Amino acid sequence: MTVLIEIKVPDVGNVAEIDVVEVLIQPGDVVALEQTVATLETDKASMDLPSSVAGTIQQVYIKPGDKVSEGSLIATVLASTEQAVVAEQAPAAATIADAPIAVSLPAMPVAPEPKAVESLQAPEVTTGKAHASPSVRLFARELGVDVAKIKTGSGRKGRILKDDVKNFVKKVLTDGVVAAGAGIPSIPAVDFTPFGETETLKLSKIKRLTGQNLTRVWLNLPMVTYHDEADITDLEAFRNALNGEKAKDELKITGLMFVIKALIAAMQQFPNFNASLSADGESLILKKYFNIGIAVDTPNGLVVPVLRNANSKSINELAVELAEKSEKARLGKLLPSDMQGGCLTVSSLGGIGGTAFTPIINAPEVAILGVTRAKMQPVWNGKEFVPRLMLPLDLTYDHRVIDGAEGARFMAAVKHYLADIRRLLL
Ligand code: CAO
Repeated sequence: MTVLIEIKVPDVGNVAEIDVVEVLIQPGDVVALEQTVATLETDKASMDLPSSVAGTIQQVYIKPGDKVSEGSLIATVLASTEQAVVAEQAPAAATIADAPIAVSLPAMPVAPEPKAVESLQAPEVTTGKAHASPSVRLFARELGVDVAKIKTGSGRKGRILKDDVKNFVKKVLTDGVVAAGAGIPSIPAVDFTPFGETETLKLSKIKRLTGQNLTRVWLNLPMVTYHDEADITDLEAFRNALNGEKAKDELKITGLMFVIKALIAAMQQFPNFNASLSADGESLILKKYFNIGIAVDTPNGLVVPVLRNANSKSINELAVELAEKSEKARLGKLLPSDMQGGCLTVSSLGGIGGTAFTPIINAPEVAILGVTRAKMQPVWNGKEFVPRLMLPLDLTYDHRVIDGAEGARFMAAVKHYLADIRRLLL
C-alpha cells in the first residue's frame, strides 16, 4: 500500500517570507528520509529542507526565486505505508530558526583530501564565510573543494550553488594548476585606493598561462643558476665579416645563431642536458633529436617557438627560421605545434642589455641558457690585459638531473665552442 505525503515548510519562527534558493528534486526522484529537497533562506538564516519521508517525488510546487512561508507545500511524495509510519515517528525536522546562519558557520571539518583534486584546496587562509547552504558545503567537501575559494556564486546575493562548485572544479582541472603550492599562504589582496589613483588591466591569455606555468616550475624544480662569460672576440669578427658580405636587404646573422650551435655541440657531449625526467621521477628520458626553444618577447607576453632539428640546419637557415617564427610570435600567429617538442631553451636579453639574470627552466626540459649583453673587457692573458668581447651566460639547471660539476663542465664546453667556432667542425 502507498500513501501520498506532503512535504511542507516547517515552523519558521515568525518569518513571513522565505526565499527558495535551490530546488534539488524533480518528479520521479527517489528520496530518502531526511534527504535535502530544497534550500531556503531568510534575511538571517539558511537551511536545507529535509524530506520528512522516503519515497518517490510526485510533484514539486516550488522553484528557485519563489517566496514561501510556514506550511507552504513544497512537494508530494508517494511512500509506502511503512515508510509513512517511520516518518511520523521521526523527530520533527529542524526549524529554520534553529538552522545555523550561513555566514557564521564554524569551519567545517575538512574531509580527507582526494589526491587528484589537491589543488582545489585553498592554499590561502580561508575565512569560512562563503555564502553557501549546508548541502552545497557538503557537496563541496565531498569533492575536496574549499567553498571559501569560490568567493561569489551565481545565486541570489552571490550565494554559492552546486553548479558553482562544479564549474570551479572544471576550471581548476582545465587550468591544470598543480597542487605543488598547496599550503603556501597566498599574498593578501591590498586596497590601493588610499594611496592614489589606479587602473586595472586584464592580463593577456599568454601572460596568464605563462604565469601559471612559471609558478608551477618554480615550485616544483630545485633550480640552480650558474654564471660565466664566453670570449666571443674572434666569433664577433667572423660574424661581422659574414654580415659584411651580405646584401643590404639580406637577413643579418646575430650572435644567437652561434650560441645555438655551441649549445647543441655541448648537448651532444653531455646527453643529460638533452633529457627530461619521467613523470614519476624514477628515470631520465634521453632525447636523440635537438630542438631548441627560443624565448621571444611579444607585446602579449613571452612565447617560446621551437627550432626543430637545429643540429642539421645551417647558421643562415636558423637565422631565417628564427626571424620567421619571432615575427609570427609578435603577430600572435604561432601555432601550438610551433612551440612544442623543445629540448632546451635559450633566453637572450642581449639585444636589450644586462649583465646576468636567472632564467626559469621551460619544464619538462632540464636546463635553460640565459644570454645578456656582450661587453668589451680587459682580460689578463698571463702577461698583460687585453681587450676582449665577453658574452655573459647564465645556465639554470634542474639539480635533480644535473649536478653542479656537470653544470660547470657543460658551460665550459659552450664557452669552448664559442671562443673558437672552428671546433664545431671537429
Ligand atoms: N650582446 C650584444 N649585442 C647583442 C646581443 C648580445 N648578447 N644579442 C643581440 N645583440 C644585438 C644584435 O646583434 C642586434 O644588433 P644589430 O641591431 O646591430 O644587428 C641587436 O642586438 C638586436 O638583436 P635581436 O634581439 O633582435 O636578435 P637576437 O637574434 O639576438 O634575438 C630574439 C632574437 C627573438 C631572441 C629577441 O628578439 C628577443 O625577443 N629577445 C627577448 C627574449 C626574452 O624576453 N627573454 C626573457 C625571458 S625570461 O626568461
